[in-house]
Amino acid sequence: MTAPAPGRIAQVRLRRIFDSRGNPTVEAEILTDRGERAVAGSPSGASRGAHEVRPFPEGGVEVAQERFRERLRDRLVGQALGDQAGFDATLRETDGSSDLSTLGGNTTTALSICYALATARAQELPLWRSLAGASRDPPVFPALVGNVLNGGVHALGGPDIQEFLVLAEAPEISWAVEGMVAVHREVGLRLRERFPHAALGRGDEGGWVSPLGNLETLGLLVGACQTVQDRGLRAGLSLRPGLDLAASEFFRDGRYVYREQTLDRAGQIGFVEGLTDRFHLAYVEDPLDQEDFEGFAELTARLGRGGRTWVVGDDLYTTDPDRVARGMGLASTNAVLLKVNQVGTLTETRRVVTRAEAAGAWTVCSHRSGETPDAWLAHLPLAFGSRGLKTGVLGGERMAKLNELVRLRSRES
Ligand code: 2PG
Ligand code: MG
Repeated sequence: MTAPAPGRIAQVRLRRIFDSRGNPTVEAEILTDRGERAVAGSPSGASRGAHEVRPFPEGGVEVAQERFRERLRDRLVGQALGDQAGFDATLRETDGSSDLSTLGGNTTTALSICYALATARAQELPLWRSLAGASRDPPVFPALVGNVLNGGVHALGGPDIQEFLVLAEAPEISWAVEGMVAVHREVGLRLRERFPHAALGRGDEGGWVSPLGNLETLGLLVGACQTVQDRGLRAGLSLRPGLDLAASEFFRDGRYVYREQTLDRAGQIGFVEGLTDRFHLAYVEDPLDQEDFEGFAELTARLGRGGRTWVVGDDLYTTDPDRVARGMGLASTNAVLLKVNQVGTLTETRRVVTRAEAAGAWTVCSHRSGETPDAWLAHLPLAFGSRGLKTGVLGGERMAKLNELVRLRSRES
């Protein structure tokens, strides 16, 4: 996976830190025998897919730390850098369970990324280039997927749909960031006009939260995207609306239960198709329940008709190579979301990329709703040739990734 690098692990630690929601998570630190230091934190999701690995063992972060000290640390000290697959296999073997419930997927994620960073440091390469080898040269920068309005489990009192997104594409990555920020601001202005006396808040990912229903919220987003697009801020900047429905979160007893309506499976497929046609949605994530591979395939076939709407599987796949293989076989989606801590290692994430690519599907690297200020996520789309990077628009922990991407772009030019 990575080219051999000089050096070995001299010390490795796992510390308890806090994510953007204030929940405890873990951060790994590796010191190499040549004195390089690498640090990586692991994020946490709130709307987790049923097939994700366990983020922490029973008992939480402190149990994860205890097990790391007792079972793993000594096996890692002395390991050579530059063998990501071997390192990740040690993590998996030591854990011994299929869902990483012994060490926790956040523990293995932090260690896997930290090891990749230590290798990159030793090679004097940026992380993405160390991971990609020569295969992704010159790097292609991703489209950005930013969260403008929050709902579902990421927002108190918001709509049922979890994320109202903007898909930003531009010849320069910083223009895409500007475009997303402009849409976020425009939505803020419209909300203030509409609710001049209400206290408006933001959700876990920095998007606005309002008391509006699902359709009104989508209408607001679509109007704001259009207004900002029409301003012609930058040549070649495209700002199009999208949704992450996270539909499993409101799927009860075989039905999709919204505030305004309850739909069966056929109703839900028709509803999402109708929204996509009416609002020209460019991006639709998790429109159906996480077990409905066939329903996804039906919707993908229908949305494939006019242009290519990105139909993205997140909870559907949970970055699991076997689930992705199944979805690719059925053409359930044309894009796959990648979250390293859903599966626990970079090596398995890469396996997902290979399967998606072989089927002609795009990949999108994604943040979690509970984030750390780490910037490593920005390197993954370049390493994996991903078509998209999904982060929030605002908030220091989101901007850290966007600014890192801007930094990488300026170094490449
Ligand atoms: C999602 C994510 C990130 P969470 O559903 O795509 O936006 O949410 O991290 O809570 O799973
Ligand atoms: Mg999602």
